[in-house]
Amino acid sequence: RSGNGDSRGALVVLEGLDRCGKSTQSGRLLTYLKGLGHSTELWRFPDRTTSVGQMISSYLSSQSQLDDHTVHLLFSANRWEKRSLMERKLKSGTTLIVDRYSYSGVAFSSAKGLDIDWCKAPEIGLLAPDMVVYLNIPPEKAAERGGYGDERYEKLEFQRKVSHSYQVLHDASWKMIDACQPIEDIEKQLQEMVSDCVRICQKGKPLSFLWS
Ligand code: FDM
Ligand code: MG
Repeated sequence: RSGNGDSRGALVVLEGLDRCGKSTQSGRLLTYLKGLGHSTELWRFPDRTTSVGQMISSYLSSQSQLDDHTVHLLFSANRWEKRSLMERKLKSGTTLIVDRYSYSGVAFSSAKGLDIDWCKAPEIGLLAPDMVVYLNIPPEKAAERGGYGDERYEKLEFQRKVSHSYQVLHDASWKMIDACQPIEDIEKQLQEMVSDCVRICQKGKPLSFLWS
């Protein structure tokens, strides 16, 4: 069901606050799609394995300080450095589940007070997701979940601002899931949404570009 040249993979993005369950759900979704015989990979941004990703990682763990604009552009560069591989994978029939993408870039940086259009500009021309799923959780509920780690953005006050930014940023095409539901219920809803999306992409839906 993959790699046969004329059916492409789907680009599925999961977004949400820290501790909303994105990583758990993307892992389960990977298992599900692979089980159906679809060639599927799980990606995440930031991709901390590249040299740009290491700069981001050291910033997030407060081992380095960077100007807000600078780190915004590093997050964007981290997506650009994976863009051609992403396109190749999709065109060869592999579905990509992506844990955070350009929307995190804009939501987190604009939560710091950066202009939203300035934040969106460096993302222009990246591949547009075929589906964005937002795992919706009140910031207070997320903070209760086994607590945050000690990374730079994992503070209730800041997550409230990020939540507001996501509300400004999202559009009618986003699939919203109530992330306070039991894990298995979320998993089921996600499976249905993504199955439809994968089918439509297989049938030849063209790739598109941000911001569309
Ligand atoms: N983050 C993530 C950004 O600020 N901009 C971005 O472009 C991306 C992809 O980095 F707080 C933030 C979101 C989060 C932090 O992400 C690290 P993970 O998913 O917790 O590794
Ligand atoms: Mg985190």
